[in-house]
Amino acid sequence: MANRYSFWSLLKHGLKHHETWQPAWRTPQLKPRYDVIIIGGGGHGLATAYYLAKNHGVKNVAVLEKGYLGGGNTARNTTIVRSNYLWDESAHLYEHALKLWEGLSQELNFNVMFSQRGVMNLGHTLQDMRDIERRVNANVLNGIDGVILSPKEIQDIVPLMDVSASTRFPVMGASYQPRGGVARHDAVAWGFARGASELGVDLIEQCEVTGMIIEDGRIKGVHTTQGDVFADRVGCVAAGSTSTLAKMAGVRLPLESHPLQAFVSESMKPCLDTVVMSNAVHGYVSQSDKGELVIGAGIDSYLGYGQRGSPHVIEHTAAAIIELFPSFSRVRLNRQWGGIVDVAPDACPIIGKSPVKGLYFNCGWGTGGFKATPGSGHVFAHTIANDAPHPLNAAFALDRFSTGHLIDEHGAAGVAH
Ligand code: FAD
Ligand code: PYC
Repeated sequence: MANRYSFWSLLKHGLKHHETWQPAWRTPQLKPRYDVIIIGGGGHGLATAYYLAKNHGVKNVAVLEKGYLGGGNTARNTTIVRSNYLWDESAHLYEHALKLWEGLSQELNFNVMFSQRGVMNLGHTLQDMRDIERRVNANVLNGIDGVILSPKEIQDIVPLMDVSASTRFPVMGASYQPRGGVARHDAVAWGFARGASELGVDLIEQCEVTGMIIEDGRIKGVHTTQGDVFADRVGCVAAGSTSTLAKMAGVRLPLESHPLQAFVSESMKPCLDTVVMSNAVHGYVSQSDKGELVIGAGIDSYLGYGQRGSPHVIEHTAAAIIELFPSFSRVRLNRQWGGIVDVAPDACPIIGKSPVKGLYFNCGWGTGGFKATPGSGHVFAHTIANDAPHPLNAAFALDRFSTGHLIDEHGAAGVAH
């Protein structure tokens, strides 16, 4: 009965009574001046605006989004959340984000569907296993949950996986982070958008930033498709489009923009309740709440801004997943897409000041920024509000590329690049 009641109720409201629903956020006119402008209405930009208003009392803020909120990589990613990075700096940053994820639905009063179903990173060679042992040990020393699994233990958690010695790349073991998992990507953007809007932040969609207004080395505002708008502090949170925006400010960042693809299958009954990733065979898979297999690849190796990607990458990834899960060979694929990821040479983000006073960048998250969304917004808001980094993002400043203090996280990146 309960199901029938919710079906009719849903139908009734879907067909008719939704006219009275309140929009989740306001649609204000763009004002000529703000205290802070955030360029980019993805999860990170919206989280930054939310924490600026909530934690720092900076409420005269505009988020300028060239398309619709959360329509960039936030809408295109495969939502894996984990904090099992190798180096202390990144482990602390991602663990900060993971702790925020654990209370995010309550914080935003919006169900972001964070599901801690565990994330497994497979090893297929002796060197993979050495790297896994080193990373899990480092995680445990940092207070981050992690264990090393044998093939038998993997099989107990994921019975459908072929862990026999007869595969082309036999599974020798895995790292496993039980607190990792997945979340609902749209809900994260919508939850932060609603929270920021309620606190007074203006969310301006269909508003593309086309130029920067800079005087005497200091940011004064931006040109947009809706006119000029002024602010003494501007935060740029534009993922794959960051280099284009930096160029408008005369700044050259060490970033490359690559396509990253994913695809989903038809819906099926629950068969996989853990996230399985393999950097070595270039594929990862989870099952969504709708029952689709969500499958992703390594980056396409060429640079580009077309949000599509090349078919041979999908073919390679599908082959790897089918080898791990032979029974998936009969599953039909439903749709495929690509996003443009901003990759830094050490596979770590750049968060902090730029050579232009008052202009800050939060970028370089590459293939792995969704998991950082609340933590990224939290520390970036601190950086903008105080004109100084939060202790957790101090190591991620742009100057690491001149001082040489790189934080190489290629091994923990999760997908190959
Ligand atoms: P976005 O959501 O891209 O937001 C940036 C916004 O800036 C966009 O909405 C864009 O329209 C806007 N913008 C750009 N230029 C301008 C301009 N000139 N004016 C105004 N607005 C502008 N990460 C994980 O942690 N786990 C995963 O499983 C994962 N899977 C991925 C799978 C794929 C296929 C892809 C593509 C990425 C994946 N990522 C994953 C990476 C993750 O999606 C990103 O790191 C993260 O979403 C970046 O968030 P963002 O808010 O910075 O960027
Ligand atoms: O960073 O965990 C990750 C990830 C998974 C898929 C794409 N990125």
